[in-house]
Amino acid sequence: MKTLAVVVAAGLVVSGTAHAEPAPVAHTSAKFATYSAAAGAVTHDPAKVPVGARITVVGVPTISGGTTVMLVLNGLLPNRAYGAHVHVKACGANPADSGPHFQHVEDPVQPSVDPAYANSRNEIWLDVHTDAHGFAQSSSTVDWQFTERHARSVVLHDEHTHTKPGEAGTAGPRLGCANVGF
Ligand SMILES: [Cu+2]
Repeated sequence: MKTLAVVVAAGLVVSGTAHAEPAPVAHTSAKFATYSAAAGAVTHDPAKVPVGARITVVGVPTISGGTTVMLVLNGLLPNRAYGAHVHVKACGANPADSGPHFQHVEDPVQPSVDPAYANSRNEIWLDVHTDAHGFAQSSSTVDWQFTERHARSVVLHDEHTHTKPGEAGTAGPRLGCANVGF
């Protein structure tokens, strides 16, 4: 957790230099559990996202009008790739309940698999690769902020995110979901 503290501190320094100091847009830390209405984070596949694994997400506005989101994961499978994105809706019992990826500029065609919209500048992608201890972290900075529309979750997927036309933004089955209020 030492690394997270440094990353969070760096984010707060950035936001703290603004004239009107904005609050962090998001901060969630939860352990994955089987679905319940009260669960902060839900595993849809306990063999790949074990019950008790921890997810921490911090989102901060940047002084230049962007947003930085940081993801830290503990207790996942070792040496494994996971896709991860910010999704529109809250977690539910059904993996599809978290809805599509949040897009700053919404693709008029849904589901969105067009790289012009489904990309890491218009969406928040947080793909990770765990270390030998099942720890991973990532971060993403985009040049926009959450204003009228908001996002409600971070979803872990079975694969790293694809980028080719027709499959852009897809990353295999949804393995887990954490409720994060952006
Ligand atoms: Cu996703």
